[in-house]
Amino acid sequence: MKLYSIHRHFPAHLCKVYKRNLSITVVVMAMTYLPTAAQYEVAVPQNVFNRKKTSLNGDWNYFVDRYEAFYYDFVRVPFDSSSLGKRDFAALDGKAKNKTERYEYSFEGSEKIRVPGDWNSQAKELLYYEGSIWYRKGFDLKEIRQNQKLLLHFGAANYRADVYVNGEKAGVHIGGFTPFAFDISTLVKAGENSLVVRVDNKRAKEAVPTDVTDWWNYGGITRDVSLLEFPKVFIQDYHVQLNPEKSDELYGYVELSESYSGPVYLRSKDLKVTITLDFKNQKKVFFNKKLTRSFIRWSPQQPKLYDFELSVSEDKVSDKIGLRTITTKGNQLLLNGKPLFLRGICAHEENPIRGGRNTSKEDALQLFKWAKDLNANYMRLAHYPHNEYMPRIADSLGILLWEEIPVYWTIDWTNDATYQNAEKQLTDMIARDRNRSSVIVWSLANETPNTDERLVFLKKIAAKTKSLDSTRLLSAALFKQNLGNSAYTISDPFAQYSDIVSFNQYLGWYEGTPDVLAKASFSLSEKKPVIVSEFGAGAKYGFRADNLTRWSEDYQNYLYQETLGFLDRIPNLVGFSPWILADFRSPRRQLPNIQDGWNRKGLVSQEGKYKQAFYTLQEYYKAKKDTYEGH
Ligand code: GCB
Repeated sequence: MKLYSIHRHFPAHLCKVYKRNLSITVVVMAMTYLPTAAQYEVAVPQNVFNRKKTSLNGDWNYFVDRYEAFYYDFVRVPFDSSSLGKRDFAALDGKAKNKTERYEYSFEGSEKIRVPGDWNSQAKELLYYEGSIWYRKGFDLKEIRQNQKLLLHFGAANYRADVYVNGEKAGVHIGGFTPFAFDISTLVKAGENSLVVRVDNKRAKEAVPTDVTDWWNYGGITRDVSLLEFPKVFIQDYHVQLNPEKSDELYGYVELSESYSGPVYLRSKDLKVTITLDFKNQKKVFFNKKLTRSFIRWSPQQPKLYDFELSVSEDKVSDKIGLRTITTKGNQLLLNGKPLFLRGICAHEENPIRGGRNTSKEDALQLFKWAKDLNANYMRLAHYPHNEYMPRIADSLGILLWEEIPVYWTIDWTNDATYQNAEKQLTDMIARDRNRSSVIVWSLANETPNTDERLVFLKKIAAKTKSLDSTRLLSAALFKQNLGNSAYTISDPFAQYSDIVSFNQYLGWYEGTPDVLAKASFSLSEKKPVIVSEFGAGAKYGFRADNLTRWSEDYQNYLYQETLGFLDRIPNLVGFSPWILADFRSPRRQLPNIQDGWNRKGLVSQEGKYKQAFYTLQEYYKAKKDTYEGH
């Protein structure tokens, strides 16, 4: 009877269930509550980008769940963990059926929000909101065909998404920057269907990234949402690249959704190649094929993409893939066997002019336009996997990319769940972009402290990376060490495990003023190529003073001039990526009238204007371009 009395805290539709199952209720209140497993989550198929799909983008209903009252019950037990199961209020997407029924939420009549999009830039009161928001979208299905697989695909949602279809839990996804999918074939019906998603972007110490970062934690369904239909046997995954060891050989694999017997074709009319893979009750078959005709190798000067088509019984998918090798030899970085210099720039996935997460092709094109203007041939996509427009467009424009996972600063190194989370993000990033020729580096960490626990973590994730993709190079942005007398090196043991030794350095900004750079030198005992993955200084656009006045464009410009001199003296240097292309939002930056919540190290201002240092780097890169590529 005592328990019964607490039922008044539940909405009417749940009370009915509880009254009917009094004995069950007693058990529920006494047990330990474990989250229900994601039952419908499936591997994301390769190349969703080019698949026929129904977009669920657009305006979605939403409400803000500040107290998480629709996810947890009043004793903070998640509703979906109760053995009564799947009873998250909002997930039920219901409404009062008569005048006496009590509901304390409604999607009907609620505000609308754009998907894809972060919520912070869409409503004034959400600018710095971190917490839970419930989204709802209805979709119609004309018919449910037998043997047809219906997948619900999200490009990304930051940070945790709980997904419900017609009131049933499809699953949970953790990690803000990678795609995920659910097989919802058995959850849908002909006619109108309800899709409800709770997104929670609260930061946490054990999360990846952890709770301390230097960028704003945009929340929401930030990338495209779509429905995809597949036959029973379909092309789940494939890898088509040049063999780095035999550069006239195409190699990779094709993986199907299930075991199959029969032929699977990989054709490129363009390249005049047909590969027939004979599956014998197999899911995955590897191939290699020597290319006997001459072909154009993908490069920034000539970013040729070949058309490929893969087909199996009722399924086919096409892709555009560039053919190139990226290797190292001693101190050198080689693209198609030739020395390469990376004229780079770092970028966040953010549109400074709009002040929000990038969501579209136009947003991506904006970043590339600035990078191209800079005479760059390379971008470091910091500090998490960016949306898929980036590698797709980079492939066609001939921009090389460094991609990374948000293993940033401090991570809960000894927490196994944290490791698994990071490894999952890495696996999903590689799975999505494994056929993009623009991507040459997988980076595993940024400025992580040199401790034993961290080395264990990074070594493990490095081995995983190599096992997933041997056609690209591995790196991490490390710290430099001071040997005295302005001489620097890398003594981080992780350098041993990277193909390219990369480090961030802020001489002249966090360490002294730019005049310290004239005496600085760098050497590395290992025979490996070196990338300076960051350097920079903050400057408020339009603030002109002198070379030693902080926050002025002049200081930033002077720091660039002095740093370029220092970089020219690094023997193994194969490129660099200054921090950063454009100003970006960061709550760590609170200097009034200068920062106002923005990191001002951009070469492009919040308004999209070029600062003085932009022109300095542009000129430097022009000269490098002429040296390496000819006039
Ligand atoms: C760094 C970090 C980057 C910061 C930058 C800064 O080393 O990698 O995320 O934003 O410095 O501006 O301090």
